[in-house]
Amino acid sequence: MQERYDPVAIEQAAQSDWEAQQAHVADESAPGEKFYCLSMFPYPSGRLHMGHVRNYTIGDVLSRFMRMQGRNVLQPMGWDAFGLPAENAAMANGVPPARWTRDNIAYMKGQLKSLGLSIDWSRELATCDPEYYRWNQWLFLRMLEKGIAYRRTGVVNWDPVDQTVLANEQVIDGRGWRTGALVEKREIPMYYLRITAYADALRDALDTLQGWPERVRAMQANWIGRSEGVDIDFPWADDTVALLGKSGALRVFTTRADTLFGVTYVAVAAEHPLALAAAAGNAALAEFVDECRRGSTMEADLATQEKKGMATGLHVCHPLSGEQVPVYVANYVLMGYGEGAVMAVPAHDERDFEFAAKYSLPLRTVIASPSGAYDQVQAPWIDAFGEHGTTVNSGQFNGLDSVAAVDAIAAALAAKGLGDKRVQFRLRDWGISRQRYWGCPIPIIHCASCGDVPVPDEQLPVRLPEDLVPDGSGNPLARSEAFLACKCPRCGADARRETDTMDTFVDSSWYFLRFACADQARRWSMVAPTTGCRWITTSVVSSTLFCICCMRASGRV
Ligand code: ANZ
Ligand code: ZN
Repeated sequence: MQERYDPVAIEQAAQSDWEAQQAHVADESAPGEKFYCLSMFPYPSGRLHMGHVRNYTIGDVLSRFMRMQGRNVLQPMGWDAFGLPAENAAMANGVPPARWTRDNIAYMKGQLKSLGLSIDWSRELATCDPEYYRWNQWLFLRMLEKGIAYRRTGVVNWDPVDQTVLANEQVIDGRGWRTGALVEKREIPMYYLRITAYADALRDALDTLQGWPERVRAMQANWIGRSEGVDIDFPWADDTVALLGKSGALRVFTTRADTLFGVTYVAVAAEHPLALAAAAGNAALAEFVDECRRGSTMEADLATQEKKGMATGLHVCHPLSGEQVPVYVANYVLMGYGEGAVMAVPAHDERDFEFAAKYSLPLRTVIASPSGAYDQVQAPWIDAFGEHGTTVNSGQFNGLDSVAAVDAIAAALAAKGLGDKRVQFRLRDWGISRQRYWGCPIPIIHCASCGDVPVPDEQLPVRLPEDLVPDGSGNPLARSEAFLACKCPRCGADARRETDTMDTFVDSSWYFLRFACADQARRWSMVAPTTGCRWITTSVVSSTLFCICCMRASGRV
């Protein structure tokens, strides 16, 4: 026995032996129950860190254990290789992101190999390779055909000096990280994936998850955020009708219709049409609306920032009492949620309470708290009472518990045509457009006469030029004539390529399928499960259907 462990000698010998025998290359037709050990693939940041080592060691221990148990194991590895850090590094060093990325991959692969992990390197992939992202584009076009991918305007952070869109992390204290200019919110056309169409399915699927901590499931459920509530119309009062030259109503979404008689004001988002109409004739309000629009686009920031608002001078009518209610613009109302407007009930909603206290707006208790502690009508107020209870000060609806009161009030509103129950999800459609260079090009061509034309499948992949060096002043694709110039697939006229690239989460949302079906020249296929598993892929070698979560064969193509 050797006295000393000499890692260089021993490990290199073992590793070259494994390599010679292809010991870790998964053979789909080999005997043994299949086991797919999938670790999240790394971002090629430059060097492995201890987090990588820990993570991939755990996967490797599991893989080796399973092999010893006689399982046929697939343990693949790849690179989540697009994204902003490569552009930032390129700017700092003047190197194209492609070179920086591939150098990092080579280095980190060497590090992973020296760890002796039992990885099947024959299935290695990098999301920045055209062979890989071709299928991103193909998937996008299929979703476009089905109406799952679509184009509409969305709000972005705009740096007015660099004339460029900034990622949220590039906005520091409301200013562009490079120019220091005050960042504006701008509406530009972007591509979205209609994930909200799957909100119910996603939520239901949480119940089928096994072995996940309750905390994680709760976080997912909150993210999807299913709220049952009522859309309530507050008809415009005479002043609003006069300003807009027509009649109409302000629609709000509320989960607490039982508090309707506690409304003392309504509040709209700065981008709401009513705010814009009122601001047109009110310089101070216009200034405030601008200030709100300059602020962060991040919901977390909106939730924690100091509540601010301003009266519009306009009024709406309470849908049941007919009372006039003032309309405020408030920075805590999000344009992107519900109707972009709230009925404010300071006695029972924390945010409204804070706002009303600040602007000395009245408070009206309509839910009695069990202790009576919150039921005072006069200042000093202690806090909002946000729990459920029994209705008071609510006319004919008095004495109901909150749940019954929601139903009764919703029914009364529906009878007047001023309210409808509905479900609202917090989940938003996924904006996948990035005004960035180092990502997968969105396969669309803009033609002056045909409009937005999908790139035909035969022309895929739309290749990203790899020689551009971003300098921070916008997307270099938009200045690359070689990339931009193309022919319209429909009419043959000169046309321009879309310069937006895809969010890198598109790349990393399907790589697990590619590993299990690693021939990048062909698409994988998914069929209805026969094994009770969710995902099936075809093996190129044997045309067998495999469940990619357990690698169990489940029939033939
Ligand atoms: C009146 C009310 C009284 C409310 C009360 C709550 C408590 P979830 O559960 O997240 O769906 N809201 C609606 N649209 C909003 C928007 N665009 N921006 C900010 N807040 C908005 O929250 C629903 C509640 O959030 C709604 O119910 C509304 O306030 C507010 F005692 O209406 B509520
Ligand atoms: Zn055309």
